[in-house]
Amino acid sequence: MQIEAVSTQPFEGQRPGTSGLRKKVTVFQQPHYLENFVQSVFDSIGDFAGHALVVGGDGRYFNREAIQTILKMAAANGFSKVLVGQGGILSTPAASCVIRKYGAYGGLILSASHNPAGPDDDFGIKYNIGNGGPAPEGVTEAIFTRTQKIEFYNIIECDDVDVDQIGNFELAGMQVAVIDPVSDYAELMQSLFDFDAIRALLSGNSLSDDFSMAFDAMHAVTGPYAKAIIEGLLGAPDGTVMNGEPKEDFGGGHPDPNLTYAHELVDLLYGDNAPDFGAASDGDGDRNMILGNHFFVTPSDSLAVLAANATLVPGYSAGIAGVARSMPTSAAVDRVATSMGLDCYETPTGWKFFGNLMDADRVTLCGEESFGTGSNHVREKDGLWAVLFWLNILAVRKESVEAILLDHWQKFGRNYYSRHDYEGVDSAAAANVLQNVRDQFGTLPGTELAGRTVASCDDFAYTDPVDGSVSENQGVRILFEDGSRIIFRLSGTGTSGATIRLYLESYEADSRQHGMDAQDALADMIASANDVSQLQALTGRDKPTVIT
Ligand code: G16
Repeated sequence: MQIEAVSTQPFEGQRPGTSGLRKKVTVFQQPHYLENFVQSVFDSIGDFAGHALVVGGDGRYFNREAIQTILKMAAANGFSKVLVGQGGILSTPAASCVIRKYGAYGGLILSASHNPAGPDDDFGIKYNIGNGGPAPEGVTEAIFTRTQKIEFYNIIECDDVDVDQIGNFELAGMQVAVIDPVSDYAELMQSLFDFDAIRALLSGNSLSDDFSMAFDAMHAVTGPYAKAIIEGLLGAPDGTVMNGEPKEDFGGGHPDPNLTYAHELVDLLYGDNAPDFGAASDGDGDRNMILGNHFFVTPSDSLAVLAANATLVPGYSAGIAGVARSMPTSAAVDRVATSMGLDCYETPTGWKFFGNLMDADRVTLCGEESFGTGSNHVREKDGLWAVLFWLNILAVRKESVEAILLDHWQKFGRNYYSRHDYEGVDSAAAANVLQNVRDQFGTLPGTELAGRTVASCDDFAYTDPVDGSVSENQGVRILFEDGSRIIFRLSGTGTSGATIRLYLESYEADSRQHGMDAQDALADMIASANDVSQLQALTGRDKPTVIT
């Protein structure tokens, strides 16, 4: 088997976004496109000779082809070993777990997260560093720079490796270890949570005689993990995991665990005889949605509840070091941190910004409004982990999800919160919306909007307290004197046109006012956000695509 240096030319637009390079499958299928990006990664990450690489993905269309290409390129570029999930499968948090557990140099994760999959839909790839987390901006920018200059890539000419069979194989002097994608992750979960208590809850011996739950894997990667852990190790009845069979096109669905796309689960939890607890995860298993019986827990509130109840859970019983949230995430967790005397960090959107804080032991729990929650057990957000955390809290507190939230708001007040997404809008129009708000930075402070006084406006910038790196232009903010916020941001994960995200937050201390629907509670903020930005007029849209 010979190493071939294939000559190539740069492709435009290979800059990683919020979470790696995400494009249409047809873009990735162009000759040399994937190879250019992979070689640019290998050229940018330092000296990995003699080290191991972890490779796996969410099983979407093109996963298998990409895995074979990466194996052959890893061998040609001098990795001593690749650990690959059986069938090319590793959920994003499981990949992070495996990188850390086996001391790999890094990993390549193949996923476009919750974006639909199939020949005409999306694919993605990202590089994670040795701590198991997404590469920081310095590395992703170096990769992008390399993609603009690349002239050749290295690959071995050989037959495909059988990744369906667990075991060790050799590829041109490199070892390929095909591993069980679930077992390392399941072991880690058992080290964090009280499986006996959760088992008792799920068998109806704890919260009530007939406690029941439903988990929607949305035909994506979490299916095998949830079946092994929830139905296997925790003994929930067969069928608790819905849509547990992973499919290359996610069954034609959109595996984004929110009220719009996880409608099958939502209908169940809001129907007659609803289960006590419902949860869903996304394409690659890092997002989660938590529901109670006729009750939705916002991701921002979920993070706050986990932080406030962390010491009830074995893995966190000694206390947590601090918490972090992305800037657009509501400040609910800030209030918990203040009352517990913990540091609370506000980072830009993107899990990669939490890595340094966790490595420096400044934070234990982090979360984002985009249905992501996680801890320092890995360096990715983790959908199933969040579900197990909630189940552990329910098993200990023996209260319903709704009762836990009402009690939480009673103690800390309620941060009414919503995100309105305008998906697939014209890119120039989207840029105009944000610029329109920026142009008013000088005049808005001191004026009244939505019955509140504007305190300040800015483009959010972040200085990493650990390495001093600065990230600018991370969202346009209108901040009010009472703590309310209106934020505009462009998504960094879409693959066609632009997506404007409008985030709205308003704090209510009075528990008599905690029972409102969030859209009603935020109605005046929503109207003001549209007035100020002219969002709907400039984009030609009369309503958001998705409201969460
Ligand atoms: C990714 C990132 C998250 C981010 C989310 C939304 O999640 O890892 O940190 O919050 O995208 O980003 P944006 O608002 O730029 O679209 P995932 O689950 O898609 O990998």
